Amino acid sequence: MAENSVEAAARAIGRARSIVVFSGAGVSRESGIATFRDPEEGIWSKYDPMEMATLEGYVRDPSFVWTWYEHRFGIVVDAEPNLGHRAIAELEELFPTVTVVTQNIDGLHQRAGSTDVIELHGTMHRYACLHRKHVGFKRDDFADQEERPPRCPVCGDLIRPEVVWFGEALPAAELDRAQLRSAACDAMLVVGTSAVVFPAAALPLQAIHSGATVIEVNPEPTALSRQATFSLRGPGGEVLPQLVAALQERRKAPDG
Ligand code: BJW
Repeated sequence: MAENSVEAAARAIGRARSIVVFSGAGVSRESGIATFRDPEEGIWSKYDPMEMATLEGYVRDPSFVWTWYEHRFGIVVDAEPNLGHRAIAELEELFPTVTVVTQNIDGLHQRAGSTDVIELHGTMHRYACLHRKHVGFKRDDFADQEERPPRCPVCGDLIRPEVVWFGEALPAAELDRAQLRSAACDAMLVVGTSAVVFPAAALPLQAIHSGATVIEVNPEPTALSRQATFSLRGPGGEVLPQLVAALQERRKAPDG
C-alpha cells in the first residue's frame, strides 16, 4: 500500500507527461452545488432519479422536471469555481497534456480555466430535442416561446437539457476520446466521484489496467479506493491546491 500523503503522490506523478483528471459532483460541492449520493444532502436523497433523470420520467411530467432543471441552472449560474477547480486548471502549467474528463454538467472546470474538458454526461448550458436528434440549442433559441418546456425549433418535440439520463448512451465522440486518454495517460486524478455510474466509472479502471498512477481525492472512501495507487482523504478545495503546491515545489528543486 502506497503512503497516502500529498508529497508521496506528487513524487509519484512529478515526471508524468499526460494527466487525466476524472471528476464528479464532489469537485463542485465547495461551490455550493449538491452532490447526488450524499445520504443527507445529496440530490437523490430528496428526488427519485427514475423520475428526474430518465426519458420516461421527463415524458411523464415534463413541466415538473423542466422546473427542477431551471432551479438547478439558477444555482449553477450563480456559482463560482472553487479552489479545487482552479488547482486543476493550474495543472496545465505543470504537465504537457492535461485532459479533464468530467461527469459534471455545470461548466465550472471551463470557467476555472481548464482548456481541454470532455463532458461525459452533457451540459446544462445547452439544450436538445427529446430524443437528442437536434442538439446544441442555447436558451436564446427558444426565448420567444411562452410554452415551458419549450419546443424544438426544428422538429417541434419537447426541448430538454442536453444531459445524459439513466439508460441513455453517452455522447460517442466524448466517450471515445475519454477512453483513449484514460488508456494512454501516465497519471489520473479521480476527484469527487463515488465511481458507481457506468460507463464513466470504468475509466479509472482502464487507467489502472494500463499502468497509470491513480490518485483519488475524496473525503470518503469509494468504490475505487482500494484499487487507487493513492487515496488522499479530504475535500478537493483543500487537497488539490496542496498537491499543486507540492508539484510546484518539486519543479523548483534541482533534481525535480
Ligand atoms: C467530495 C467533496 C469535496 C463530497 N471534494 N469530493 C454497469 C453496471 C451497473 C449498471 C450499469 C452498468 N452500465 C450501465 C449501467 C446503468 C447506469 C448505471 O451506471 N447505474 C448505476 C448507478 C448502477 N448507467 C447509465 O444508465 C448510463 N447509460 C448507459 O449505460 O447507457 C447504455 C446505453 C448504450 C447505448 C444505447 C443506449 C444506452 C448513463 C448514466 C447517466 C448518469 N446521469 C446522471 C445525471 C446527469 C444529469 C443531471 O445532473 O441532472 O449523472 S446521474 C448522476 O450520477 C450524474 C453524475 O454525473 C453521476 C455520477 O455521480 P458522481 O459525480 O459520482 O456524484 P456522487 O454524488 O455519486 O458522488 C460524489 C462524491 O463526491 C462522493 O464520493 C463524495 O464523498 C465526494 N465529495 N464532497 C471532493 N468537497
